[in-house]
This record gives sequence, structure tokens and C-alpha cells, in this order.
Amino acid sequence: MTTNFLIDSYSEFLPIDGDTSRKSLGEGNTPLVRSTNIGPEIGVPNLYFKLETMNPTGSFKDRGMFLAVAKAVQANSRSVICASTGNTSAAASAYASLHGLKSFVVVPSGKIAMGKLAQASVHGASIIQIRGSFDNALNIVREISDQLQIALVNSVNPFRLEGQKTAAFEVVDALGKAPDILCIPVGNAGNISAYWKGFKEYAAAGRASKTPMMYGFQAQGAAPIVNNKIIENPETIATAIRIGNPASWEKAASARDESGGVIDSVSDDEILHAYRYLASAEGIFCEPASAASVAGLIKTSRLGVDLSGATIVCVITGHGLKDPDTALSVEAVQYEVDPTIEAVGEILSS
Ligand code: AN7
Repeated sequence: MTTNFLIDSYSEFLPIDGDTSRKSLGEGNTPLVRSTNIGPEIGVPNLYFKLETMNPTGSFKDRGMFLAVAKAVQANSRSVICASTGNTSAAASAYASLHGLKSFVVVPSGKIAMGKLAQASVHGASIIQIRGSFDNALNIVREISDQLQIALVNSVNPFRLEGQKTAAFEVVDALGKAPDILCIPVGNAGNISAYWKGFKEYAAAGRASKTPMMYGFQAQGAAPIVNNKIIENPETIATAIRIGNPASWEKAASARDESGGVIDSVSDDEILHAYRYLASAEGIFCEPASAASVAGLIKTSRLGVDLSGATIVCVITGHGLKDPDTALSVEAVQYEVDPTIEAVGEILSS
């Protein structure tokens, strides 16, 4: 029985001390599952999925948020604030509840998946919808958290990346080595930066003999790093990564360059194809943004790169239940009939 898996497992890598709260919702320790069908079908026999969907609020954000909120408590903050495309707000409000803090979340109006809004609502966050983008929201909370001394828990808060880097440790621990390539969606670019930090620290500590190449994927309509310019009006079905000016842009570019990796883009069609493919061929239900990692890998494999000898991990960042609207837009095999054995039987035998 562990009280706080991430602290119990990785304390020497985390900026904690005796006064840091160990309260936990059970974040981390997520499964690394081997691909049964997609890997062999696309020429990547050693493909794994890191199921961050299994975190307590259904996304990887919990890894950094447990620490960011614990540190806010340690600094005597009474409330936390964040801008969000949805998952950060779900995690921030849950951990604020755990610690008895107030939470304020600032989100782009009408652009948040329904499940994520439901999470912030049920945890009692004050939800402020702005008629603007995530990027506008982040600028606002950066200013206002300073003025009002509310703890900012976006990934510009260094404790977020410190917590999130533990996912890299878990990948190495599960494989017994670092993978050759890590595929990951990129939005505000915190997660790719955190993984890269984690892989480097683990290698430096002698826990891995090398670091992987980092392959980041943005949505085509929200690909500032790929295009090397700020996108004023980002658009994508993958609302979680609908971000035009990522806060960790420089760190992500360094992760790409230092690791010998790439940051590329995938279209909404490629994202939706990977989203359905994961659901139908693997039984994995993720949200559209998460499917960008697999869409990117498929795109890479189609370029003719020989990946047959590579150990590759795709990070599945958030759960599909968060976005029921996208799930229900997939053409379902549905019938409505009279409540009789005959009527149901007729469908089964047709
Ligand atoms: C499922 O919640 O930015 O590149 O405000 O929810 O670290 O931003 C979410 C991002 C990938 C991109 N997958 O990670 C937010 C937010 C999912 C996400 C990303 C997000 P970063």
C-alpha cells in the first residue's frame, strides 16, 4: 500500500521536502500496454501505448497537478487559477478540492469538451468562459495570478513539469530501457518538455543507457512550432491542443533538437482516423488530441522509414469519455425496435 506512488517511487527526482503534502488521488503508475494490432499492421512490431487515460481525472495532467497544488498549499495559497483547453481545469479543480482550496478556471467559450466542463463543475471550480482562445486565457491568468496572488497552476509553473516528468521514469521502468522513439501530442508543449527532462535525468542517474528521439505532433490548424510562427486563430477538432502560441515553445524545440527528433503536424482527418483505429483495433478509447501521437506515427511509417526494429511508445494523454460529442459523431451501428425477441432477433440474423 503506497500513500503517494510518485513520491514513494521517485522522491529523489522531485522538488519536495518534509513539509510538502503527500495527499494523492492515485495519480501515476499508469499501464504501458503493448499494441496488439496497430503496431504489426503499420510495420512497428514493438509498439506500446502509455495509458495516461488511467489517471484519476482521466489525463496526464494529474501527474503535475498533484505537485503544483501541494506546493501552492505549502506557500499558503488559498486558491489556484489556470487557463485551460479542458484537462488542466479538470485536474486543477480536483486537486484543489482534495486540499480544500478554491479554484478558478478560465477557458475558451464553447471550445471545451463536455466531460471536462462536467469535471470542473462537479469539483466546484468557478468557471470563467472567455470569448477568445486558450492563448488569450493564458495571458489573462498570468497577469491576474500575479496581481491577486493566486497560485498559477498552468505548466509555466515549474512544479507541473517536475511532476509530469515521472511518466518518462515509468516508461523506462516498464520497458527496462528507454524506447527508441516517443510519440506525443503537442499543445502548450509542456508534456513533451517534461518527458524530455525526465528521460535526460534518468539517463544521467544511470537508470537508462540512452534517451529516446522525441516525436511531437501538433494539429495542422494549430501548428505554431511546425510552422515557426504564432497562429492567431488555431482550429482543430482536437480541442485539447487548439493552441497557437505554446508557453513551452522553446523547451519543446530543444527537446526535438537535442533528441534528434521531429515536431510535425497531422490533419484532423488523420487524427480522427487514428482515434477510430485505436478504438476499433485496440479497444483504446482516447480523446482526439491523444490520437495525434498515433496519427503522427502512422504518417511517419508511411514516409517509408523502417521502424521494424524500433521500440516506440505513443503517449495516450486523455480519456475518450471526456469528449462524448466526438465519439457520438462516429457513425454508430444503431437500431430502435419494439421490445420483442422477434424484433431483436431479426436484426441479429439480417
Ligand atoms: C489530452 O488542459 O493544454 O503540450 O489546458 O489535454 O503539455 O499542452 C491540454 C493539453 C495533449 C497537450 N493531450 O499537452 C489544457 C491543455 C491532451 C491534452 C495535450 C493536452 P501539452
